[in-house]
Amino acid sequence: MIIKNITTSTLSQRYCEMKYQTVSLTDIVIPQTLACVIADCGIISTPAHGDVRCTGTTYGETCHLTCHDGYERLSRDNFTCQVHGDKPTWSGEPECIPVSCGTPPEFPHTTIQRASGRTYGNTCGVTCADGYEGTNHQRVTCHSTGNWSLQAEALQPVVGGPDLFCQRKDCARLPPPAHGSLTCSGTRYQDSCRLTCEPGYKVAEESGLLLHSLYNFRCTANGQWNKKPSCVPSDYCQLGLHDCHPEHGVCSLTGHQAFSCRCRVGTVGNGTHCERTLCPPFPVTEPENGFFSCSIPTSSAADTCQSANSTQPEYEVVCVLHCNHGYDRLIYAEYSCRHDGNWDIPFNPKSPGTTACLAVKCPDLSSPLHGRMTCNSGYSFRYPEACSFACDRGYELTSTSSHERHCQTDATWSGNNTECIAVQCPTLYSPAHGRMSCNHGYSFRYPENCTFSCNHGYNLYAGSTSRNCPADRTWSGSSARCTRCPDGYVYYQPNQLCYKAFNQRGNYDEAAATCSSDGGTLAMPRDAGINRFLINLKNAVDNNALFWFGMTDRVREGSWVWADGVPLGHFKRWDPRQPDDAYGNEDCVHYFAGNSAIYVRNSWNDYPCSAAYLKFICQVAS
Ligand SMILES: [Ca+2]
Ligand SMILES: [Ca+2]
Repeated sequence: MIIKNITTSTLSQRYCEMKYQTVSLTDIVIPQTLACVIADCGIISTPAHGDVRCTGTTYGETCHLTCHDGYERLSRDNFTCQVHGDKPTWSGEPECIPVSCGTPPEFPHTTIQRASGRTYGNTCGVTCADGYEGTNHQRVTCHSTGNWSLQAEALQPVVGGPDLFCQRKDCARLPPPAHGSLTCSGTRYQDSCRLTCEPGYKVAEESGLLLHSLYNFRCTANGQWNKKPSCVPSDYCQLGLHDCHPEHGVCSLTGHQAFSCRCRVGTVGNGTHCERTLCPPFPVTEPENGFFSCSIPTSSAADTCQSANSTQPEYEVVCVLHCNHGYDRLIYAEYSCRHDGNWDIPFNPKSPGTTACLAVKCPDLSSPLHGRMTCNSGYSFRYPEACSFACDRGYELTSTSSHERHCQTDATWSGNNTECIAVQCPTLYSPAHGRMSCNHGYSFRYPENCTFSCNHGYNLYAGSTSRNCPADRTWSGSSARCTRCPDGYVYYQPNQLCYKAFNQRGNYDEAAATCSSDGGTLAMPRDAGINRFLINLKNAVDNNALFWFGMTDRVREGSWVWADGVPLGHFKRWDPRQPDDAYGNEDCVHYFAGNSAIYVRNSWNDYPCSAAYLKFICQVAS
């Protein structure tokens, strides 16, 4: 304690200035004496969950309050030591209270179990609402920051927390019951299913009690389906759970799970056993090219009424007119055994002027080009007409053509199209050193004509220049050959021989030897044409010389023969005074020269064979 300004006067007035307080010095120093000392508020109270820091405890000193985590000051946080009257007091009392988290958050489908309070440290239990079940957190805690948290330790705001905190209970998927089908919106709480039963079945409870045919049931809050309906038979007729005659019996419902049987029209019996009403044997005779087929339309069994007595016709048997293969049905008619046991006969196929079955028509045929067609049924081309084919002279059927074709039951022709093709002669070829030209594309088919020619410098020797392929496939003419005369020889077309006038001299035998060495003989002018040709030939060589040619009468005087031994014929060109066999020594023949006044120019003369100054003419084959 600090004692200041102790004076008598002040003491007497028992008054102290502000910030001081009166104390009795008697108690301290001087008995019966008052003194003024500085005011002191004492130590300020420390609140729970808080700390106070002070500058001092006397007048004017201050204290500051700090609350712990999770707590906050109630009113103020600064306090001052002050004097009221002459009592020194703190300006307030420090106090810390827990922070408030406010209303706990709401989770979907949950129920909050209220805690003792909404302030720091309080917790709330969280349970799922009816029909829901939780999978995770079970409580929320008010955290020191003033927020509710799912976990006390981890500061995680709950706003936007896990959506599936609670989810709907699962009733599990139901297998569809027998004879029914389920349509479900889902398997969880509040989901529902609809059971639909097959025709003939109805929805029933497990006890068998019938429910509405379209029954809805649902997943309840306790996680169980409220019903488990099943499908039970209701229509014994529809389900076949009856003993009516399988074919002719008619089942009728008379109540739930009750039925009766009767026989349908056209049959007789008690419903469990029924038989068809019978008709007399089928009375209609079959038409030409046709027959009747009888059966019960709904039955797979069929029998033919061609032998109508074999089976007793009965109600519902229907006989239908059919035509044989190859015939078209022009009239359709059904003949049925009526339920009263009589036949229904709409039409008599045997009535006059009626054609029930008409032969099918094949496509029209015609004669092939260069050929003829002959048909055996008047060219109607209807089944079973047959047509045969032949080709004109010079033509033949191709290898794929048919000689004969039949109109078949399916209105098509047997065999193949008929074509005539010209006959073919053997193949011809161009001659060596020559050419061939044919006017029908070198097919060598009738009536092809081929012509032949030789290359330049070659002559056609033997053979034909033109050949025809006739209807009998044998070429006219003969093969052509192209040949060439030896050097110096000239070709003479009419007899196809080569001739040469030699500009050298020799007797007849020497001349003949020269010709022989060329492969020929002395020339033989057997006709006027050859004779004229040889005269021109020799005169071109030497117009003034005599030329031997091949003719003698050596063997018998006066009997002239050509060099090849053939006797002289009618053709001869002797000089008018020849032959004279002058001096009995003229057995060979030559041409006079081309210019003379004393003999006929270029005429023939007999002459001594030994004369060696004559020139000569040879001939060789080309
Ligand atoms: Ca003679
Ligand atoms: Ca003579």
